[in-house]
Amino acid sequence: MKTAIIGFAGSGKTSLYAALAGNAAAQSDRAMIKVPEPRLDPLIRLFTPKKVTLTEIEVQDTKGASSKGGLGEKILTEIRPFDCLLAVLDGFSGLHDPEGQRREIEADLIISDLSVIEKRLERVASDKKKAKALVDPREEECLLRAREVLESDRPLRADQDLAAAPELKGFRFLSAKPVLYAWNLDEQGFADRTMPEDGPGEVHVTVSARLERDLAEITDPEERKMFLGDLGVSGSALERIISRLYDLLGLVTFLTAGEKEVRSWPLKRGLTAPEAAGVIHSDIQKGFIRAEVLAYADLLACKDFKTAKERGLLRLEGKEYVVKDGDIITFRFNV
Ligand SMILES: Nc1nc2c(ncn2[C@@H]2O[C@H](COP(=O)(O)OP(=O)(O)OP(=O)(O)O)[C@@H](O)[C@H]2O)c(=O)[nH]1
Ligand SMILES: [Mg+2]
Repeated sequence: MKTAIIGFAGSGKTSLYAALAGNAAAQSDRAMIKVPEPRLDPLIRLFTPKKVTLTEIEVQDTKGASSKGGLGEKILTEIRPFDCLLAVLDGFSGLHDPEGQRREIEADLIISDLSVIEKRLERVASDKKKAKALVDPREEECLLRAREVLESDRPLRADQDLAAAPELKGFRFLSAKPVLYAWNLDEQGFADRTMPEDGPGEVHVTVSARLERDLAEITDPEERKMFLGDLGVSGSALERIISRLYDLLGLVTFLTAGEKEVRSWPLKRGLTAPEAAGVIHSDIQKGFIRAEVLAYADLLACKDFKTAKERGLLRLEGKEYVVKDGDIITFRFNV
């Protein structure tokens, strides 16, 4: 699950990347970032584990494009394998219009996808002449529908069914990827900016990349409070950005707890208990018997596992069970 940070030159990509990646940012333009998980706290109190481990997602900083001529072929090719885009818009320098930058990025993604579709449709047409069997009619139908969406200036993500169609998966269409727009505003400009509404696969967040980078360097909690107080800001926007990204990637979190380790794990939304077991280890998936599941809200209500069990809230679930966000799971398995 990889996210690419994109945008025009000087929009604040590297500042935001440095804030997200912390120390790791100095070594490389690619880093694993920890997903904050406050729901681990009661589990940590209960188990006082030796180790606490957080789910991570991968982010990659990219080079900025000059605003003339759009993002450019090189970057558009580079980001094709990514699952999600984090687009940083310059709303702080006063040199650019962030809404204009957003429209340019959207246009670039759409045009790039259109050209892939045109090429493919030409190929399909010539295959059809040779032999009908060479062509999958469902693929052709999806391509035609996708072209219609793009030609009306909408990204493929606007049609979530089409964006997820198995016939189109292999093309890795750029405008089908979920995108988080980070409106990089100066610290004064937060209140009075109107932003586009969130849409399918599209989220808008305001941030000050510079403030976040400075804040990431302050570890002392008192000093942090003073720094934020002086600026009159309530807190960091990083957690919100990370959790919205996590959501856009289509991930939910399940938790495991014991004396050795308390841990959060990522899972594609809609997957089952054995598949969750497979995230931990393929042996646990292979030998899966049952999952002992406690919903996070039920743990909060009961305070501990014993009470939850007495109240019948610790459930035994089988192979078909679809894991929910916040499930605390103990797997029973044979090796
Ligand atoms: N005042 C202010 N300055 C910022 C903010 N974000 C970035 N800057 C400054 O803008 C300049 C460019 O920021 P970068 O984070 O390097 O931008 P970038 O998008 O990585 O730039 P390229 O990689 O060259 O495309 C730096 O001098 C930053 O300190 C912000 O929110 N407020
Ligand atoms: Mg940069």
